[in-house]
Amino acid sequence: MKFNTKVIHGNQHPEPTTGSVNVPVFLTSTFAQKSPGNPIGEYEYSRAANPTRQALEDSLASIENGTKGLAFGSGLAAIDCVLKLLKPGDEIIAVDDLYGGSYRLFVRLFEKYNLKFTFINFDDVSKVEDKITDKTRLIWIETPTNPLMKLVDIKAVCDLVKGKNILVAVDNTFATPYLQKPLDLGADIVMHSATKYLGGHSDLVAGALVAKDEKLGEELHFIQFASGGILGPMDSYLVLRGIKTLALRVQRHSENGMKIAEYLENHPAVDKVFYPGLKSHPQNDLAQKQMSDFGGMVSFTFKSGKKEDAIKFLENLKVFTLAESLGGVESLANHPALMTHASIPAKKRAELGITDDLIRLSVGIEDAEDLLQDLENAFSK
Ligand code: P1T
Repeated sequence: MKFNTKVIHGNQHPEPTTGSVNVPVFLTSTFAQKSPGNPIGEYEYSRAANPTRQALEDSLASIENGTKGLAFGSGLAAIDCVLKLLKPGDEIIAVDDLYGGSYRLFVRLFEKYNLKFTFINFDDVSKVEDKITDKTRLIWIETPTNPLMKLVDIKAVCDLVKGKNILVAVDNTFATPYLQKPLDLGADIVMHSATKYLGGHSDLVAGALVAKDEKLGEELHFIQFASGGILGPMDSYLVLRGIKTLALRVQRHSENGMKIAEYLENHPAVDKVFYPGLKSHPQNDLAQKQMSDFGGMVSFTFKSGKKEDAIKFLENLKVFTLAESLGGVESLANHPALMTHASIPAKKRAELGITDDLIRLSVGIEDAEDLLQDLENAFSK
């Protein structure tokens, strides 16, 4: 199956007892048994597996070209599961520009358990090579990164660690499998905040993992089962429903994203625009190679460099909603330094370029003209 078919049919079957075309929402915690340890069907207890979550997990495996999908109560619960593959003393090399909550989970929780994180810019793979030690067990990639839209050459990183006992995990939240397929490029695990493009309607919080090989999939499933960070059946149904229109939505997000990036690049009040589809993006060549289009996330700064200008601009938007999160059908605007990335220390934010005049837009699927008009109004204010 090709991608547009997989989002609808990938690993999906009519429900066996009724023929229902859509998987029902199995609102049950437990399943009856004939005799102890001998359930009537294939399910026992919904933390281990639930048919609605199973249908979503099968879909996730299909769209990311993996063997096993797992659905969690949030994106961070999915990352938490990956980190529990490791043991004290193990080392992780992670991209330095990443979602503030991922950074907080790494530094404020898992460093306590003696995991060691090294954060670097992955613009050149030799920088990654320099940091690998005999204790390195995991490479954590986000591409494009949140919020500065830096790219990582997934294949080059995977080639670098081939044959070594090091896993490569890719947070594919911004790109989605419609634009980029990390497992095909050699990664071992794909992670999503399914809250975003997979769900697609800003009506739930969810996370996902997909493993390339079965053994790793089983290890992750054991951690999910033992730790319990699962997604409930209603939200599983909603993510599955969202995935059916993923291809259509991301196509429109990408069209609108490019129009808005080009508009911003030509606006006299704008300094830098961060969008991988622009020729001015320093990794535009890699974007062309690694992604099939460039998505709906666009960040920019002001020529004035003033925080007050960014705040005033955000307060004057009307079609874009000022809110955390991204990837829904509606356009959102965010001030990373004060909102999504406030958990990264100010000094580190400054070093990375997450300045106080940086704005991140999640461009939705509305009419581009209305979005452009909204931005123009806010600039003129
Ligand atoms: O919010 P949650 O579903 O737990 O996902 C965390 C997460 C992980 N990875 C990336 C790239 C993310 O963007 C997120 C969540 N991000 C936001 C809420 C945000 O506005 O950036």
